[in-house]
Amino acid sequence: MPGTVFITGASSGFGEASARRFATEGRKLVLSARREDRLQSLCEELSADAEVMAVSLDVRDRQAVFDTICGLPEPFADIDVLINNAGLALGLGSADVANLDDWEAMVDTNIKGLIYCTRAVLPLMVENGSGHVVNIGSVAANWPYPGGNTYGATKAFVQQFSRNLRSDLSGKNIRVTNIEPGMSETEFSLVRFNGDADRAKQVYQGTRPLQGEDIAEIIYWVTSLPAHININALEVMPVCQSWGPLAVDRE
Ligand code: NDP
Ligand code: 8X3
Repeated sequence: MPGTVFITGASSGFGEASARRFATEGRKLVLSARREDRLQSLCEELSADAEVMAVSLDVRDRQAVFDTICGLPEPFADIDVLINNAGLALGLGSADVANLDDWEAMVDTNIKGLIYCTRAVLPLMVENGSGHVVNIGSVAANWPYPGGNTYGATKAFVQQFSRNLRSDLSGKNIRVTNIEPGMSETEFSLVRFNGDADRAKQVYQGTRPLQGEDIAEIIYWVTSLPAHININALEVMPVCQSWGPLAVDRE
């Protein structure tokens, strides 16, 4: 009987879509995020197909992460898939004018939140002799772009942390995957542009971006492969996205 799938950032975007995808497989789910109202309604909807529980959790709160993960009630305590998805980009300003509070929020969420959740879950997985940590990185870890500064760097952390986890967990039968999506239509841009819906919409205008469901399908796929297969990293873009030339500043 497979254990629980614990999803951070399940109140929208990739996390919400992943909750739906795993629910169709009848997997036990713990859905976490800060917006409890959204989690509750998702929970009610999915409970027809799966055992689901919602927990209000800010991954930046180290103590709350440990209290939540280590204090899950019996039917949900046995986490075998952790989807470290909670994250955000704030702003697109150049490094010389960017808001330091935004930078700290990205570091606290995308880096510290992710390592707290991982550290809280790993002892259980090691004890069980199985488990899968799926981290949500980004193409921004691999390809610099103007205004990507701290956001891209947090995702570069996720990339190397994922590889280092593979090293540390060698021989322990625990899988680690870093999924690196490109442009995807979620609430990501709304958050990045501080609730400016018009600006967020422009990001996707005239394109065919990835959708939450696309990434959820990939997350489900990596976790459902035969147990001896580990997808280390998977970078995925919509067809409409690729690379531009290197910038040259001319006089
Ligand atoms: P959304 O904004 O739709 O979802 C982000 C989720 O993260 C929300 O559920 C939000 O929930 C949660 N979250 C944010 N901060 C915290 C926090 N402090 N504690 C707990 N949960 C938090 O965006 P996406 O679905 O696109 O983003 C999911 C992940 O994918 C992020 O890590 C993002 O960096 C990454 N990504 C996104 C891409 C894109 O183009 N969309 C591309 C590549 C990577 P709540 O606000 O309720 O807490
Ligand atoms: C989100 C993708 O290109 O906006 O991680 O940074 S991008």
